[in-house]
Amino acid sequence: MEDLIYFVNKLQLVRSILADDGVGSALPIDSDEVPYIAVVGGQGVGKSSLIEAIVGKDFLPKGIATRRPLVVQLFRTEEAVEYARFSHQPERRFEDFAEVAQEIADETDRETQSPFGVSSIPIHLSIFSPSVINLTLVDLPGLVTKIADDHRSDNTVQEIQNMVGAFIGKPNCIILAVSPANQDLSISVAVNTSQEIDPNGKRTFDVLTKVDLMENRATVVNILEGRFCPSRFPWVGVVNRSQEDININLDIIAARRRERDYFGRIPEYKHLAHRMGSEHLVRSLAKYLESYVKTRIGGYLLSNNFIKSAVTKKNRLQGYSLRAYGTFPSYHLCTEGEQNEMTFQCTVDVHGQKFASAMHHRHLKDAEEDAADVAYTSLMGNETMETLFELLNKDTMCKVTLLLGYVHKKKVPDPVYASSRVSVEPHRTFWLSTVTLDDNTYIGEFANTRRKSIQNAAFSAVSSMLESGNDLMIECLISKRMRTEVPRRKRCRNA
Ligand SMILES: Nc1nc2c(ncn2[C@@H]2O[C@H](COP(=O)(O)OP(=O)(O)O)[C@@H](O)[C@H]2O)c(=O)[nH]1
Ligand SMILES: [Mg+2]
Repeated sequence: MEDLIYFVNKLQLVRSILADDGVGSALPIDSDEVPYIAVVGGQGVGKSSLIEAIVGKDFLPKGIATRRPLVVQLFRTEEAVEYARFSHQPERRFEDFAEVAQEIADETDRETQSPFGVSSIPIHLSIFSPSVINLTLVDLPGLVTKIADDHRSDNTVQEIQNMVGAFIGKPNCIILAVSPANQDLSISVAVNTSQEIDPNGKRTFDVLTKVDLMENRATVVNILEGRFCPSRFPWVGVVNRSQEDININLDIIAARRRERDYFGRIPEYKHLAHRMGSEHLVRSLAKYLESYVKTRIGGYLLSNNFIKSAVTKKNRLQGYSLRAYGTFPSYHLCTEGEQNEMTFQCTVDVHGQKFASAMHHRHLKDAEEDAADVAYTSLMGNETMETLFELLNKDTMCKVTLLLGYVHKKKVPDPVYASSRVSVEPHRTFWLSTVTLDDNTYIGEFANTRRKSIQNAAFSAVSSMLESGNDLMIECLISKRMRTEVPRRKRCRNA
């Protein structure tokens, strides 16, 4: 039976994914709840290049094949200095990313002995930077279907297959299936393997690399529009750095810019440009991850009062910004006055839109909260999340009824509730309920009674839908406003 500690642990994991600072929070990859992203595809198709493009940093060894799994955990920090650490060398702090690349190459050799050998023992790398989003990515060796050269034995081929299967077989793995545009898609190992492992494509993102190398653009358009090989999430085409680009040290950020220009400039691809490129891929992944976390465990995060009070305006703005743009807001502080009289003002940049705090504050944190609030309110329009939640939180608002109204309007089956009693100490028990609807399960806050815990589960479902901008739910809630605002009983009958 699931107990309190279990949920708190889960909560911490979720928090470390969504946390703004993320410092020091480790995301164990073997936990079955925490999502991670792994690449699958043939050799030399551009998997490692794609990982670098997603991270937005140059840190992988160039010109050599990936021969050990590399687990990269990204931690967004507020420190200006970017650095990396390896779990096999915890005391060393790498600030030069060329040294990181060298260490990956050296550590690969240490374990594999021969220059062609592979090993399934992962290298664990953590990157701390203000310009990354909290994600875990796994770079894997390319799948070889037949012996590509004399140096690779049958054993090696099998070993790679097992290794890749172990990573992408887990239900919490988001598969990036990488196929190059300049090879026949029907024989793409990425497509074939991912379809075998995730037949409904529920957690597979198909990526087409090397679009720049394809002269036959009509074929590329066919693939990208899903006519050749339909997939659940739309195909994303990318243009990463070629060997020549690497030889001339083309900066990865410049490469991203060039990629954006490329899709916008080529007449055949123009109409698809808004959903092409590695930046778009990052946004889609962030969106997917957020909904994953919300539907599996996030309901609990949202409904827990203790945690809710800790959800600051900054967190709320961050959630919005990730959802809408896939980027984090960035804060800039200005100070005024002498040491004792110092006040702070803050501006926040949300995807290029700047918002300033309404006034000066004595404390840095207050200035940031103020700016986040200004930004959030103006981005959301009149009906803010705050006003919606205020309405939802009213005692007179029955969350169970609200949810029922929603499913009737949507014409989907009624929500299904399940409750269990959780013993925390010998004499303390709590009730915990879940509600399942529309294929999603939401977990409510713990409560003293079963009845209350069911309300909490419904609350969790509703709030999750509100946060994800579910228009129908917003409409259902607002339509209840009039009724809840009228007092139920006449209070002063004799007055
Ligand atoms: N022109 C071009 N070259 C690419 C692209 N993506 C990767 N490459 C090149 O293809 C080669 C293999 O890439 P790599 O990322 O190591 O492939 P991996 O073996 O799948 O990890 C490298 O020389 C890359 O520079 C792309 O989109 N366009
Ligand atoms: Mg590679």
